[in-house]
Amino acid sequence: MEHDPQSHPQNVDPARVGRSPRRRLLLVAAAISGATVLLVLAIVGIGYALYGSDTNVSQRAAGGGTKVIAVELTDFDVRPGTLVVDRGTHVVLEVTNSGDEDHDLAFEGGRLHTSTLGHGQSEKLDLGTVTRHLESWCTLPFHKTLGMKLHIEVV
Ligand SMILES: [Cu+2]
Repeated sequence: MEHDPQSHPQNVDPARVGRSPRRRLLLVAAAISGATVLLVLAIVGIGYALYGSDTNVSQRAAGGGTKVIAVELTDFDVRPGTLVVDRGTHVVLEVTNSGDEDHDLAFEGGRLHTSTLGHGQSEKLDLGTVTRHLESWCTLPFHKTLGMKLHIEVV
């Protein structure tokens, strides 16, 4: 009696299954997608190892009057990450790029925005009298996601 492998799959020799070209193709595809996932995880891991996670150093601008605050842009962080300001203090940010990549600092609303700063360049941003919380970040692609954010808090 002839066995039709379609109607009797239990008769298929398991050793032959792996040699089927279609199965092999699927295995190769699975191996490639697995390797891709590992590669992406490795790149993210290396990114964290090289650049660290967002440190979010906090600084205080207290006492009113005018305060010039040094803000450092690095690859890829903003220091301080949080600036706590006494309500009514006039704040001027002295923004310096100490990273190797280009960076900038832009505030919500787009009114306050440094130029794109190369390594070692700096620019002042006059925030005026600070009366409310403000968010700012680097607008270069993915830099905000990597932690380049400065949050201004009013107390
Ligand atoms: Cu940046």
